[in-house]
Amino acid sequence: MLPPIDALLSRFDLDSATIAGRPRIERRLSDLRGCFRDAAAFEAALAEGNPLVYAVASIEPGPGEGDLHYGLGMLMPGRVGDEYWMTKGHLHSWRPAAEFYVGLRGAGHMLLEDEATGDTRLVPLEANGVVYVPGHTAHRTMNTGAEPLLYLGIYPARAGHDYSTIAKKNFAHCVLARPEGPALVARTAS
Ligand code: PAN
Ligand code: ZN
Repeated sequence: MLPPIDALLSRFDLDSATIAGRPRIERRLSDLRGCFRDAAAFEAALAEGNPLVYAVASIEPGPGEGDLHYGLGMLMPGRVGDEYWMTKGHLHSWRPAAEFYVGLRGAGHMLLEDEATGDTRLVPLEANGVVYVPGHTAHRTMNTGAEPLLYLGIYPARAGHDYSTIAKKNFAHCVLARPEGPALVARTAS
């Protein structure tokens, strides 16, 4: 039997990044301690206030083995030192889980890092583009534009979020705002 239509259809408000009647988590600057390479710039920014950096409204239709979940993300533009505002980033707890990121509005980039090899890619995330995040890949999103970045992340219901691995060792690369655009730089070299 199929669920009622309300459970099959969701409608977004892209200006507020909300989905009517659905939970939304918010991450503020203070939630991102340890993510940026310039700790002094981070603490100085936080002393000025604790702005909303990103929000995610999620839809979790079911826990079944074949189910899919998705989240509508809104990442605001901003900088800490010469780094763009970013998400915490994570691996999926169930490592084989891949994910699609569908760009809806604004301009961003995704930092992808293979857990086993450290192989790294910087991939644009923008309207009319879809980024494929393979399994076993740490992923973080940065707003590299001047407007809010809106996107959808679609992933297996059983993916789960492992934040602790990134919290312990961070990504091996940073993405720096350079006059010519976002630049990928080894964290040790920066
Ligand atoms: C996304 C992310 C979202 C926020 O829905 O959860 O972009 O990033 P963090 O989870 O790293 O804070 C996703 O990748 N889900 O699996
Ligand atoms: Zn994910």
